[in-house]
Amino acid sequence: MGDTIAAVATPMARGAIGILRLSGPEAVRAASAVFKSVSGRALEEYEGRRLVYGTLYDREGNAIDQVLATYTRGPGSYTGEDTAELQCHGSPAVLTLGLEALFAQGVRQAGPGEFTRRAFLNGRLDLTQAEAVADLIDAETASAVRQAAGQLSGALGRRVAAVYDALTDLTAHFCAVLDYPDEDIDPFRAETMERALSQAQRELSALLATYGRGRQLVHGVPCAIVGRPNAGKSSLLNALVGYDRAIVTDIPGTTRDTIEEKCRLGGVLLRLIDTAGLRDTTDTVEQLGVERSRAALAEAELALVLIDPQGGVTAEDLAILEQARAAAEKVIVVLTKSDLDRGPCIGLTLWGENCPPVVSLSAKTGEGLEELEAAVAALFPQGEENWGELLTNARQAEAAGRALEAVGSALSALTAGIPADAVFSDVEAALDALGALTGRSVQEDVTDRIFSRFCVGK
Ligand SMILES: Nc1nc2c(ncn2[C@@H]2O[C@H](COP(=O)(O)OP(=O)(O)OP(=O)(O)O)[C@@H](O)[C@H]2O)c(=O)[nH]1
Ligand SMILES: [Mg+2]
Repeated sequence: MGDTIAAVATPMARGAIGILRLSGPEAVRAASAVFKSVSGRALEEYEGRRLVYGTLYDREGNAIDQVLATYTRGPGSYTGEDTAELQCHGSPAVLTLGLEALFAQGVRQAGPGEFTRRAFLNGRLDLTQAEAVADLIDAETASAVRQAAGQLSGALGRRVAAVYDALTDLTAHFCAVLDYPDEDIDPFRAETMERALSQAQRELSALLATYGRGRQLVHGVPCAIVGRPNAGKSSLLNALVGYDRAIVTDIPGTTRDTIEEKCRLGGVLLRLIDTAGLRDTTDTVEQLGVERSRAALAEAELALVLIDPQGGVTAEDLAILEQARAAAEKVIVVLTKSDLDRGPCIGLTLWGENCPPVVSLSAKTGEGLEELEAAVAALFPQGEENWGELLTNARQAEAAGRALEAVGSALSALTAGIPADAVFSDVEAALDALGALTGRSVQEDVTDRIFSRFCVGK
């Protein structure tokens, strides 16, 4: 840190507005050097946080745009340092020339996520909030936006901090009793410790239990489309994503490799995985495809089991349905090609009340797609969530899991009558894990990994 960075903060494409962003000790001076306000006063002479209208110059001093400039002094800025912004017209050429003019002022190009990284290092955001910035930018559904916005406001950090603070209090009390035996401090009791640890254990278990839902919100529900060859799987994928993503032919065994595409259905973000039709085959390539279909099914949370009921539901269809129910948490049976004449779906009646939801649709005409949407929405109810308090990525879940484990071993050590100072090494491990979650005690390589996910300019 210490030097001044600049980047184009908006997409490098034609648009109404394009923003050049700076942060660091020289940010205001460098921005002032490439900009002249209409009144002729330098940007620095204006009050901070004001928008000043004027002209932007390239490194040779040619006027290249009419822009709005503003600056904010640290530590009350996004990064905690002095920052400045030049709001130009959204022309990649203007932005490039403007950036070069800034470089000529001794400012350097920012790396991916470097602004937010500085915000984190300067204590303006904790690590969960920094992650929420990236999640918010990547959000693909209204729920994902709400979750990321809640996390950005610090909801997850506060939930973790409550446990962290309780464990810190416990440690502080223990150390005080130990270090100042002559002072009038409440004696340290094993019951107090047990109560505090049990409470922490309950809270951490509840937190860890949010991971499944949080992951779904942010990354989407893995949803395998399975069925016999020619059932209409690829046609359904294409109908759901809205374009001809997968090859469709009337030759059974068309799809060989799995094809993954995201789509929003019933308010749920699905990671659709079109698969090779499931059948016994001697074709080596198709066999490999079928293996991949089974692997996709094993990882799926939702399976759409497609059955083409023309000529009746077969034993193979029912066998696939069985496999899907064994592998995936949730299943929807989709009877395809409803635009064609077809007989009654006799086989399915065998399932009786045990049968998963059944939807009939045509990928060709689009008839019945709303029914599928409703079935998905019913399986993933969008209840009231504690937006922002859910664990959404593996890093957070790993840290919470480590904290829970350490609290668990502290508790069992306590019950086994092991001396309190030994119990506290477990409490320390729990504090360390919680610190890693919010970034209080995080290692540099972990931070590097987190911020490398960001775009330049953020
Ligand atoms: N009439 C009609 N035909 C359909 C419909 N959906 C699929 N088909 C036809 O059924 C055939 C197979 O469709 P695909 O989508 O390739 O089936 P698949 O399940 O992906 O087949 P494999 O990849 O071979 O396993 C094609 O000829 C499609 O045009 C539908 O809703 N109505
Ligand atoms: Mg296919």
